[in-house]
Amino acid sequence: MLSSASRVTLRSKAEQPRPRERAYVALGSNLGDRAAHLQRAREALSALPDTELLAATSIEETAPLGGMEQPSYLNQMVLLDTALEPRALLERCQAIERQEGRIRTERWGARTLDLDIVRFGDRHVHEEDLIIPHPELANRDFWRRELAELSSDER
Ligand code: A4P
Ligand code: MG
Repeated sequence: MLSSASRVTLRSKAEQPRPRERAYVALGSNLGDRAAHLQRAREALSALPDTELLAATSIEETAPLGGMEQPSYLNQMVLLDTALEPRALLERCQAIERQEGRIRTERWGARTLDLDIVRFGDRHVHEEDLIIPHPELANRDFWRRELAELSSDER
């Protein structure tokens, strides 16, 4: 009969839980009840499998970027502790956007909910439909403020 310690050693690599990583997800809304879209997004993100929502920044109202005439945004960022892979997190984020009634029309156009993965641990991803860190990070002051707010929370 195996002791419990040997049973642990015999577990195959595939069965071992994936280490968790810290993902920073930006929330943005400029259509409908913007605060309610953000609230439901936070709830849906914290209900993802193998994921915990560790912290959320305050909500900031920002002027629209991208040169299109559209309403102002509410923006916020959350810090997740997750065992999901970046692509799985992207798919989950897109499903949450759809739940909030997002219809994709033009790029950078108005939306009920936009979820962007800003950072994911120290990973660098360069695929056609997934770039991490998010390429707009250098151009968005509010994202940099939110990252600073979350990293001061982490201390
Ligand atoms: N994609 C690639 N990398 C990522 C990533 N790290 N996180 C792909 C999320 N998605 C990523 O996104 C287009 C494609 O980007 C997706 O299919 C995904 O595979 P989208 O959400 O369909 O379209 P989008 O949001 O119009 O384009 P994009 O490039 O994501 O724009 P942004 O950066 O989201 O900008 N002004 C203010 N004040 N506040 C805002 O939040 N947001 C935007 C949208 C414009 N102006 C804004 C704000
Ligand atoms: Mg987006």
